[in-house]
Amino acid sequence: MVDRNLYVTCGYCSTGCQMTIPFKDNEPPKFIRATENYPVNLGKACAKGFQLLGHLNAPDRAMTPNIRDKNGALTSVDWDRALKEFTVNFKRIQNTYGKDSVAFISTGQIVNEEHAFLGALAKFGMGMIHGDGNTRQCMASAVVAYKQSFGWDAPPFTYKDFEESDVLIFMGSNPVIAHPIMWNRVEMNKNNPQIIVIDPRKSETAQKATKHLQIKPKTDLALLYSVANILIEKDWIDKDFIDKHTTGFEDFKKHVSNFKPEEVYKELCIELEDIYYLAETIHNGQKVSFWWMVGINQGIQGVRTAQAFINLALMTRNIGKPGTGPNSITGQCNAMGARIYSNTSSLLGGYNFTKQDHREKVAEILEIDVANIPTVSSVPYNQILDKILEGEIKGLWVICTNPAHSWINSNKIPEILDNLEYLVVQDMYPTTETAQLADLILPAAGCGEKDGTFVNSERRIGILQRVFDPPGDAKPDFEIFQMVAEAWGCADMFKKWTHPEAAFNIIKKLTKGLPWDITGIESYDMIIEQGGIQWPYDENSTDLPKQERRLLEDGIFFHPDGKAKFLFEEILPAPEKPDKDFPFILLTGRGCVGHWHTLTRTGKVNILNKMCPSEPYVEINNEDAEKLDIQEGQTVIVDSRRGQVKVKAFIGDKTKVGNVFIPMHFAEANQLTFPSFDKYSKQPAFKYAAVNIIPKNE
Ligand SMILES: Nc1nc2c(c(=O)[nH]1)N[C@H]1C(S)=C(S)[C@@H](COP(=O)(O)OP(=O)(O)OC[C@H]3O[C@@H](n4cnc5c(=O)[nH]c(N)nc54)[C@H](O)[C@@H]3O)O[C@H]1N2
Ligand SMILES: Nc1nc2c(c(=O)[nH]1)N[C@H]1C(S)=C(S)[C@@H](COP(=O)(O)OP(=O)(O)OC[C@H]3O[C@@H](n4cnc5c(=O)[nH]c(N)nc54)[C@H](O)[C@@H]3O)O[C@H]1N2
Ligand code: SF4
Ligand SMILES: [Mo]
Repeated sequence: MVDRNLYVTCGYCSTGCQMTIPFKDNEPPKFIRATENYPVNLGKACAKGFQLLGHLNAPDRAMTPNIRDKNGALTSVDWDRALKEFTVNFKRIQNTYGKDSVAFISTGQIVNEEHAFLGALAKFGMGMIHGDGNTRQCMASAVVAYKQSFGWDAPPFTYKDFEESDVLIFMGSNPVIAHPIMWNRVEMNKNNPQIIVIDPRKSETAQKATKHLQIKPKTDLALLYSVANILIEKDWIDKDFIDKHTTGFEDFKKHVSNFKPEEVYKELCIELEDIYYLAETIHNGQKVSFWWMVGINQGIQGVRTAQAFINLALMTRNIGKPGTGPNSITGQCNAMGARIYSNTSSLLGGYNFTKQDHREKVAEILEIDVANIPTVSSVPYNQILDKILEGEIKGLWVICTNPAHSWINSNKIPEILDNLEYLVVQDMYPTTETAQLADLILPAAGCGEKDGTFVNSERRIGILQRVFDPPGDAKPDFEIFQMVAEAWGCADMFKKWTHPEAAFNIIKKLTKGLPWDITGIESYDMIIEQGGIQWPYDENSTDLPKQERRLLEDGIFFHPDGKAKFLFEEILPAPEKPDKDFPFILLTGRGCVGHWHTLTRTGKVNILNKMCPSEPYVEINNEDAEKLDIQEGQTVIVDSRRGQVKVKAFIGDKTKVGNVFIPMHFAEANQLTFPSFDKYSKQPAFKYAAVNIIPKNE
């Protein structure tokens, strides 16, 4: 007999599957299940979900704080000492160089309550100005695209849309690997849908598509503009909707008239008919949904490419109805929560640092002095690193991310971080590439060892309950922030933040009256009972929340005029083109269901490791391999202007001739990536660099 169940929303991808952990006689659970009636995963999970707790007792868990001595060795210390080191060093830096000389870099993988606590503590309590997160690497282009087009960062869909469409278009998205349980919903679609995948690689998702458009990398914009041109010329657009609900269409029409399919297709390296096929399929579809992911977000024109997708949905009125939408899938388990609560670019809750009335509102809800709220927003991640190089930022607090592996052109990271006077890393493991560079390591609890909430890709707030106590002296980030506040001398500001649910009840008030209002959520219990709750759900709602809800059903957008904008621009050349020395285009991304990011967690779970290649590899096309006389499994050197790496060759037809792919799970990928960024979102363009392949004779 099970005495009680605990529920944990999966701490890996943004699908947000819920796992049930049954307890009997208070014995630790022997297995965990995917929650049967949870509307996200309907009793299913991928391998990572079933192994959610598998890495918690890995031998290299950080069990105590650690400080680095002058010789570079780590010494285990107690929390009192660690907190003293933390405050003495950061305060000294702030007193010497100014408050904004200490910054933080956070994540999309801690709970909302921790996001809000960290952001409020760092900026309102400790006086920092600059703080950003790894979500810059992941979601920033989608956020900016929605904000500019709709007036609010509002992914409109619900997972039911995967089942209801009759045409699904995936662009730069590989859900078979990256969001397996979302893909499961596609497989549940009973409409025999057309599934079109736009991807330069024959990805696992492309292999399952009804049509794969294997375009040249970063030619999406030209493809989408020429499709828009066809739709307009053939009058396959909804003029009534365009007139009533959008602005900028006439200019857009003029712009795309320059993208003649007959001229564009050669540049894309697909057939002319393929462009017409895409336009016709959109036209013939009754419910067309447009899904995009980091294959788009991570480009120098990520924002405009996302908007080109949004424009297609707008002009054909595939929006606000079941099975439709321009839908940005998110990445990490709580990237969506970070968008509301991280207090980085926008002020806590989604406000604007530069507006007095916004600052007053936040101050009132948090019961703090408005003078504590900075009047400017942070510079983005890349500029935080620039400021470290330039000597303006001297102290950095890194929470739940591993930039020494994951940041673009990572060979530079040790040099950059070396410029700091003090680096604190708060992680579950002292062994990460970034923790190895830290002066102080704070031992954090992980998913399964803490309480709180995440927001998944379809805007659903899901619950995390504490199944185990963290090992040794490790603490949930929430408790670490409480201790830091105490040590810093600003605990008064957070006296009502006694535990995560108390914090939730405070921070939900920040959303009142905004498009993501969640003031109707009464308690954690309500979230559990309702199977998670999608935003918005405000306090005036009289009914219980429906399990599947979408936005924009009334066609009213969030700009003051209620209309969506058509946004577009000229296509920019790639900042680093392949040439005779570096003739290949390097793509990077997810390689395997069982691998998560920098492998600090999944890399410690045997069963997940067994599912995936254990050594770094590069995918090379058969023809290229033949030309270079490279055999399967042979070690090759991948060379770039940033550095070179040795990896194994995986030969096949997944990449096109002239393209190669290295999964980002291996640190080698970012030792080659070219540091360039989207102009608007400052998201790194991880998916385009020029490299050479040199066979190595052993
Ligand atoms: N197993 C696993 N799942 C994960 C993660 C993980 O590490 N492991 N990470 C999570 C996170 S944080 C994220 S952000 C998501 C990412 O999820 P996805 O975006 O689906 O994953 P990626 O493999 O990075 O990129 C998707 C595809 O973009 C393609 N691509 C590259 N360049 C271009 C281009 O110019 N145009 C087009 N159209 N496509 C291009 C790549 O070939 C790749 O197949 O996955 C989440 N899920
Ligand atoms: N070349 C290339 N690079 C990429 C990408 C790409 O496609 N190509 N994708 C980018 C994207 S989309 C992303 S999201 C990033 C991801 O990059 P990172 O954020 O650097 O990757 P993770 O391995 O998830 O790092 C999370 C860290 O937090 C720790 N951790 C886990 N749970 C907790 C917790 O609850 N509390 C604390 N304090 N620590 C915890 C883990 O041990 C780990 O060290 O990589 C980016 N880098
Ligand atoms: S699909 Fe994502 S959320 Fe679901 S179990 Fe797998 S990793 Fe976890
Ligand atoms: Mo991501």
